[in-house]
Amino acid sequence: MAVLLSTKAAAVGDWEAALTALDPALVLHRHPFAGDPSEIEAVVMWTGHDLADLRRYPNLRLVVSMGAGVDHLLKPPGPPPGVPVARLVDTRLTQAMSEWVLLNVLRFHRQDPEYRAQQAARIWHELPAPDTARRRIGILGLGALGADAARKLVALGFPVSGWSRRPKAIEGVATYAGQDLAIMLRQTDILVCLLPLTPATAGLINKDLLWSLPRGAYLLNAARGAHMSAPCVLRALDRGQLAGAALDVFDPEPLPADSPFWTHPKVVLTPHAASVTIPSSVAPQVIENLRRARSGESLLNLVDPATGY
Ligand code: NDP
Ligand code: OXD
Repeated sequence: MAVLLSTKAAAVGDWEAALTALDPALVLHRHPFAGDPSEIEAVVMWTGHDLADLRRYPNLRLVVSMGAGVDHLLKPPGPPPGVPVARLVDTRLTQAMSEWVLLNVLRFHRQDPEYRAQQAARIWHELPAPDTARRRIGILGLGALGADAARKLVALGFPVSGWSRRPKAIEGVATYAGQDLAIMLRQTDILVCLLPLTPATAGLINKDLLWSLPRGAYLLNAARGAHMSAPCVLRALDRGQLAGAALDVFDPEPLPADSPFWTHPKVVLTPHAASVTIPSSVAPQVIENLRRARSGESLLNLVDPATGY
């Protein structure tokens, strides 16, 4: 039996090395696979894989996302019925995302765009000192990534609140669930989106949400581009409702060359690089899930198709 790897050509070698370092007997194939489809028992995949292809493998018992997100795997037609999907939860993935969040919270909190503009114009002028204790951070999504970012922001002294689907308790964080989002938004100076993309969260960052924030708030989105309405974000930036945005994700990706986000003076962007999976770090959970799938045990980081994450 074999595992099919499906990702960018530049990354597939690292996946092969990481998995065979742990299990030298593991048989790996690269997508597209021209051999006997009945050989494939698991597919470990990233975006760009035609989901109809998964139906070619009669002995498929596991599909693993190469990232934390699984929206690429659950969109129609989805995985074959009855085949479980696992995602990645990994300390290095989480750490890297928190770094991206802290970088951009501090960028806006410490008035870095304003100071860079002053430097370019050779202006020696001290702006009003930022007050960490008064800069309220609101995090959409308190899962593996959101909860870690929240804890690190609390450690820096920011007032932090967060929103999840179900009620949650995180020390030092004011938590909101479900319909209470509006309360959190009114008290958020920097909004950070770390939600999974699901039917319930797609398009959440729209006109209503953006104009519920205090005027001059900032937006950080490292979740998925389809969480936000690009025209609404651009309008909020142009009208001063948003003072700035740090964006790592877009819909579509790559961001088209004529997108206004590229040159918007209030936008800093990165090319979906906030947190990139390190195959050697996640290989143990993939190997363990393969073992569990073979023995019929419950999987690590199993995705619930009903909620979409
Ligand atoms: P988790 O599944 O661990 O956490 C998801 C969080 O979102 C949970 O707190 C969940 O609530 C909450 N949530 C889900 N649906 C809703 C809803 N309808 N209303 C309110 N809250 C909701 O995911 P991760 O933290 O691991 O990852 C989050 C996302 O980050 C990924 O899905 C991916 O899209 C993105 N990502 C981006 C990367 C990048 O480089 N840009 C890298 C890695 C991930 P509850 O706790 O109640 O379940
Ligand atoms: C992920 C991502 O979901 O890289 O892990 O976006």
